[in-house]
Amino acid sequence: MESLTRLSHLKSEAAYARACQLMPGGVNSPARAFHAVGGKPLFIQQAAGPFLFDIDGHRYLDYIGSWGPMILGHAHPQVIEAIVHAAERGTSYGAPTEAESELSELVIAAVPSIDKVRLVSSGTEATMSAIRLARGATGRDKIIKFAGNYHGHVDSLLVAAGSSAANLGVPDSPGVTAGTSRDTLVLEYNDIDALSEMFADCGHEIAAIILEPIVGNMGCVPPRPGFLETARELCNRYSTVLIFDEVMTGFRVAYGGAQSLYGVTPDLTTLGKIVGGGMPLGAYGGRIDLMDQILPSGKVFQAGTLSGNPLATAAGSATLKLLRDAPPYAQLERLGAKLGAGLSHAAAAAGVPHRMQRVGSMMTLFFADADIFGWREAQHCDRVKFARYFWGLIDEGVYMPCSQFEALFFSQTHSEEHIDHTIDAAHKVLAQL
Ligand code: KE4
Repeated sequence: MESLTRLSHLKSEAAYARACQLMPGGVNSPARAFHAVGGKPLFIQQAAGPFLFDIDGHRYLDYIGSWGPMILGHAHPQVIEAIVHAAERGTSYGAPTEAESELSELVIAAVPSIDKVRLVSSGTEATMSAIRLARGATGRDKIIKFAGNYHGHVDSLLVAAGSSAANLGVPDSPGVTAGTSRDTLVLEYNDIDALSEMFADCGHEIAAIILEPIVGNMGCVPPRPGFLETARELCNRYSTVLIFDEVMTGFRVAYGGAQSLYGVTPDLTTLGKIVGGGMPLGAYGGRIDLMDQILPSGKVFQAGTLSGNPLATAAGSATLKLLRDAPPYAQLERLGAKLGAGLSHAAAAAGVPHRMQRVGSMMTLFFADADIFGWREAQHCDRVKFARYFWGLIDEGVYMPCSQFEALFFSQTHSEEHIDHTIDAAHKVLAQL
């Protein structure tokens, strides 16, 4: 089998062999396993600013950013200092801290829909809890999600899921019972008519819609004009809870997330990734009348040993203060536009059918010959070409997301020169596809 890369990755290969004896697939999350691009995953030694360094001594410009959190760049000095300072006072108390209130105040001030918030330890916990709250508050069972949207590994949402579930052909995972998925209605993203028809059919049975307001988990797919507005209007009409899963878009596309960009306010919002500054932290929040139904103020159960952990809240608060006080979004938009245009031009120059879809510093080069509005189109992308593009860029010191069904992210530490290098590398690689 032809080698996928011309670089030597002997140490990573040895580390992978060892890891495969210890952990399923040698990884602790399938997105990292490289199954979508073939070959073996690269083991990372450290990261700094825009760079990843693997254990074979190779340096890469990082366009994964830990799948979104690292908008400030890796190892930001003020974030690291906040974590160290917190760790010196202990790592977990199992009792409330003012640090949780500080981060909660930052989140409530930033996100239009959030008047009260609960901190948890992952995006999955946030979406799982938001769904339970919506069902508890409405007394209804059915939920609507959209094909290609990924909301973490919640049983009821592992139906037609995106991200690594889509890659690994388990959009409906074994172990998710028919009883669990029976109440999950799956529609095509951006299909306004299908959404309206579903509500006309059973709107009064629907507890919640959960959606990615800008999809990252089938690649970057923005909402069509009217799609979010229609979801909002239908939820108003049928007293259904509208949940924006902003685990990826929160603090990424704007300080107030996608909801602040599009001017559509959900009833609940889920957060993760950036809100924890790269530490294990998620959050869900929204209308006070909903959030006060969460135990112990209400009856909907949710709990967590490490929820609001002192180190995670320190990293999250340091991150949000830096984003609030020196917003990088204009720079990210300028360099994002340059990168998106540059990658698209490189594909066109090579005669490679493609679509570039982007919002700010999250984007995807789809190997497709039609616009991608939903999973209906995304599933037909040329994954073989994508894999060769991925490995070709690895050889050029550029580490893209290891899947066609992911968005790339870059940070405020990526410079004009870094973007230029990436575009030049893409020209070279795409010309050889
Ligand atoms: P976590 O449980 O992985 O923190 O969050 C789940 C989640 C929820 N909602 C959205 C919109 C998400 O994108 C995610 C997680 N994203 C994936 C990458 N697309 C995480 C990478 C991984 O699974 O390793």
